[in-house]
Amino acid sequence: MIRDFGRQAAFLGAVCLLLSGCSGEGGIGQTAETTGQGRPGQEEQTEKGGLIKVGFSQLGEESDWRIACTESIKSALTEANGFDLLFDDAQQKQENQLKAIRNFILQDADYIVLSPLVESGWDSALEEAKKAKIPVITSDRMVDAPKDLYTCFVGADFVKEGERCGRWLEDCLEKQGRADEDIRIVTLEGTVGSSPQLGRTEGFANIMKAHPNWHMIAEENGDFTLAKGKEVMEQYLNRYKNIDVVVSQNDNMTFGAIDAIQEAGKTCGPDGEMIILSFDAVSAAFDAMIDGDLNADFECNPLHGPRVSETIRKLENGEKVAREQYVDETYFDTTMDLKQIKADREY
Ligand code: GYE
Repeated sequence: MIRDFGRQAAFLGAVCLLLSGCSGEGGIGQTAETTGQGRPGQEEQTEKGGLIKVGFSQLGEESDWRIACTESIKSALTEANGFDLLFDDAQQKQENQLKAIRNFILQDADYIVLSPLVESGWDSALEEAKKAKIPVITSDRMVDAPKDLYTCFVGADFVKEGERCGRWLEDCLEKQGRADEDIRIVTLEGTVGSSPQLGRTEGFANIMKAHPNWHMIAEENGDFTLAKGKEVMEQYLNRYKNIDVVVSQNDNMTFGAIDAIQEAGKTCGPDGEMIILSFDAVSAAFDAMIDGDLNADFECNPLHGPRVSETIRKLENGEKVAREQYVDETYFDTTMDLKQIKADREY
């Protein structure tokens, strides 16, 4: 129970504001529930006039998706909404994230929100947070750590995204009358060991199993950035004569790959030589589909701010939250009214 009425009232008001301003986009699929680790001193005044102090360790700013995600968290966890947000950008380095977690503990954060670069290597920092009785919410990507070291996960089901991509390709090849042809596929992988890289790879591989004529000829790391995506695609184009399909695990690598393909005098997209498939569905990817350079995009929703603040509200009230909260997602392709869909989207 919270005894600090002022703080609770301010927080509840803020959550009402948040909820009324929330479009309701992306329903959440839920799993088993947890009430977190609880935290002492909940009744004590925090330094900033009863605000809830949240340390958010963001992994970097490598992509349009990431920038939209940071913006969503920052605009949900504002002072007006009852939060004192400590923000740290780790610039793609796990060691910076580990330092940030320890700093949040030193600064007596009430909650830690972690968007982890990769899944492994978090146990000792999470144990320290547990000892300090600070609940940890992992957001966007997952950690591979014992369940008692974090409270819950809020993010996407990356295996489903990968399967959705594989099924789309099945359907496309069927429609093109190429279902039985040998199909040569290259993948531009995201940061190796990160949840979206692992999940999207696994999901696509699940669909590939049913197609012995699909051949994965290369899977290399483009680190989710435009520059690396372009570099890896250039190497693929030099190395392989015939590429039928490019699976690019995020939009920014896709933009780099499209540049590389066009600079090599080749074409991609629905009327091009190569089918190109992407993940995220950020605004600029709609332009690439509208321009005819990209075949389809498998959505990943970055607007975690309202979901994270709602989760904290529930934990503050001692309510149960689902251990794993997955956002509903879809896909887009060039058969759709993309201009209209893009106009209605927030990122
Ligand atoms: O797909 C990519 C970003 O973790 C889901 O990270 C996120 C991924 C997203 O850099 O664009």
